Amino acid sequence: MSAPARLIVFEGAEGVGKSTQLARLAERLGGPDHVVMVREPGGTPLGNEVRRLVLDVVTMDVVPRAEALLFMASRAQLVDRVIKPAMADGKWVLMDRYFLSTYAYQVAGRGLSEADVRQANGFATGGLVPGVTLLLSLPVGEGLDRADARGVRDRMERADDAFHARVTRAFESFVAPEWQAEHPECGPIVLVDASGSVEDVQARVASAVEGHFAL
Ligand code: T5A
Repeated sequence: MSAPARLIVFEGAEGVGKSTQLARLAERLGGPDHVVMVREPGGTPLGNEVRRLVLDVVTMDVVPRAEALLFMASRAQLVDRVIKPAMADGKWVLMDRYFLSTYAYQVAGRGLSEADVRQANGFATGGLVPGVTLLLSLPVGEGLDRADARGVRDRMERADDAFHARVTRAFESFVAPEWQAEHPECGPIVLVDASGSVEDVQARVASAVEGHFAL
């Protein structure tokens, strides 16, 4: 069997600690000479423009299909211009969100058809499957409370509580073995308890990564 792709994705609801843990894992894997860190949306000039439109412009009317396609446009650019070249160079790629977020926010949150989103997403990713996805999990609303303590809400964070509850529950459902078997495009998804101190979570992340890669 071939080794898993050195592409590690951090996923989860708002403010669960993805960026904090991604930065710590990057150090553990050898720092900038060995690791490329990217976030979605963003990571390219086009992606940064998409990020501004879908997150920073809080009053803009964006219909769910347009929203999904904007996230996927940023993704297609990131895959081709940054992720694939970095992997071809033998680097680790650590991603702060990938398409599981579209499945949670635009399918479960906004109510788009899973079949339509999956098909469009396959076009956006060109079939690039993560080596592992670490799904950081906190009870509904706790991550948003952490993010709120840091600053004003962006356009997505301003969605109502029911939306955020649907997103959190959707992420949790993705861990079920049956769901994963039906969605091979996602690669393995591992639940990581994101409660406790940054160091507690870091230890859980390290053990999940060691379960998938020979470090
Ligand atoms: N989106 C994205 C979609 O709708 N569809 C898609 O397809 C994609 C790709 C992205 C938004 O776009 C949506 C989802 C999002 O709404 P973003 O700004 O990138 O927006 O939002 P997040 O990914 O949620 O980033 P955040 O920075 O808000 O959350 P993180 O990265 O999970 O959390 P982090 O590490 O920044 O920590 C948040 C706060 O908690 C503290 C940190 O210091 C920080 O202040 N913290 C802890 N506090 C206590 N204990 C711990 N263990 C802590 N760990 C971190």
